[in-house]
Amino acid sequence: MGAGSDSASGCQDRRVNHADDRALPPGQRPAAGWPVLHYGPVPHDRGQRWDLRVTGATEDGLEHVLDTAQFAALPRTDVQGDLHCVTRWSVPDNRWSGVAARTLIDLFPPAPGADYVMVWAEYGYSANLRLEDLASPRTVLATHHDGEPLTPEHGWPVRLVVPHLYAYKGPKWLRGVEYLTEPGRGFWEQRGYHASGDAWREERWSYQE
Ligand SMILES: Nc1nc2c(c(=O)[nH]1)N[C@H]1C(S)=C(S)[C@@H](COP(=O)(O)O)O[C@H]1N2
Ligand SMILES: [Mo]
Repeated sequence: MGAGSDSASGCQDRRVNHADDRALPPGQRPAAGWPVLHYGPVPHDRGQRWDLRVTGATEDGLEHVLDTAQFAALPRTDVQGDLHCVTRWSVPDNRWSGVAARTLIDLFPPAPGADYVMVWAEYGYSANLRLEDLASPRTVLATHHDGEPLTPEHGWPVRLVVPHLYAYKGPKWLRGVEYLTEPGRGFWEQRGYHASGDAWREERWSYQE
């Protein structure tokens, strides 16, 4: 080992830095292209009639609705993140553009003690999350992927992306965020998948909970 590698502390850093997503979580392999995977039909008829509801245990006790124009007026962000399907394929290195979930939480905060959420999509699809996962700085309500608007198949007009969790935690065709004081179980979580779904901890199945 030469002096060069001894001084290359940057390499050391890179190996433990999950944020750059060069490595995949355990048991994952890269997908060929970007698969389309979901339960049920693709909604094609939304567009201007789309809105986003913030319900449940809100701080002010009220339900809040953002229509398409109000959502489009929110500050935007870019997040680099992988998509990890629990069926073991991953799409590495995507640039998701949209609204930080944190922005929505700050706009319509939860009541004290509402530490859980259910996120809702078209046709009743849902996923349960811890508030801290929704509030993570890399969680984004994405409208664009690598600079292009999402296609209907991939979640247009808005999908949730939580890069450190398996993708079943990120509904395509997002319609609502419901604050909860007790943990719930969403669509796949009721069907044998893990309630937390951290891909780096390989939390795939409910029997691991
Ligand atoms: N509304 C909705 N969103 C969903 C799903 C679904 O069934 N319905 N499946 C999830 C799962 S399991 C995966 S792997 C990803 C796939 O996203 P993609 O089709 O853009 O690759 O969507 C997630 N979001
Ligand atoms: Mo998945």
